[in-house]
Amino acid sequence: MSDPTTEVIFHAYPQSPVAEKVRVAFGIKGLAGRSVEIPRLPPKPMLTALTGGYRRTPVMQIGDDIYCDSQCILRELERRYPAPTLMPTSEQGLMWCLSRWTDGPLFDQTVRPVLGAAGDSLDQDFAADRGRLYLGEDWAAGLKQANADLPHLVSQMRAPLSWLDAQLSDGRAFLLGAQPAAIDAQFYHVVWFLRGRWAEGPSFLSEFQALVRWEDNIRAIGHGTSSTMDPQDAIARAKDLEPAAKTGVAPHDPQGLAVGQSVTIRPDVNGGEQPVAGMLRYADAETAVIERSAPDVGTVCVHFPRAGYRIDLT
Ligand SMILES: N[C@@H](CCC(=O)N[C@@H](CS)C(=O)NCC(=O)O)C(=O)O
Repeated sequence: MSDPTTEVIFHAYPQSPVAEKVRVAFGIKGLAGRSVEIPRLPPKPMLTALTGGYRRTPVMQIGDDIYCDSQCILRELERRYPAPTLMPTSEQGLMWCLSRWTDGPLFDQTVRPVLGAAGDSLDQDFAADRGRLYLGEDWAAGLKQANADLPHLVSQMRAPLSWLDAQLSDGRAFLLGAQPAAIDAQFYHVVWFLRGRWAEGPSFLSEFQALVRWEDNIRAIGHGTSSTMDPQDAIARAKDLEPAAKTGVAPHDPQGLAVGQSVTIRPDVNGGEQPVAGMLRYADAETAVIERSAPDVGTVCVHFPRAGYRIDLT
């Protein structure tokens, strides 16, 4: 029987590319955990009961601590399960910097043509939700423009994929060599999305033979093992346990944050998302943790990355 204070619970849905990134990381680490399937579209009451309003996918729960965003999730997995490592070379700092590009601009410039190419065939509720999240208030015009501008948008993805293909062309199994790394998962989620969700994806990707071989190598890593869990059980687990998050603010905080302040945290993009409100429990250069209480979950700690998120005092 696993320990409820340390068992990894993954809240996601199968079609999510960002969840696929984390599933590959579970595979690299050979993790066994639990999975809660969440809805693809809001409302997601069982998820937001835990996160305090954060609605994106995926979210990881360990006991009474909730980790939002794949950046935060990968960092916590590496901390708790250092071997096999997600950072097999000495370039950890550069890899984190590069991941801000794979997860930000590269992901955005992939979503745009995939949504644009699907055009009117997209389910209307899905188009409205993802359009607003990724393309801003005027998302309908953005979708039309992406459709009209498809060849240009595809050319913008082709260049980075050709660089990856060249990197892999010496026969190495993974981007940094023989061992898979976080950066493989971070690039792979974009390629996985292109291949699976864009009708032209497989023929577009067939230009890159070394990349296609790399995709096979990543697939062979698998996703670790997981057994399903009911969302109610995940909530009950949070309610039964105490958070493990540290308390404190690291020196030199540019916002002068202090433990106990009332704050909100939200992704620092125009996605129309609900901020998460609570009391600041921990902050350093990489991470911020909010403590919040609600009758259904008791007191929980919600962890966010600092990079890409905005903290406001309330
Ligand atoms: N920066 C976030 C991005 C997460 C993200 O945008 N995920 C997509 C799914 S792949 C999403 O949340 N879509 C809307 C939803 O699932 O409700 C991360 O790395 O976790």
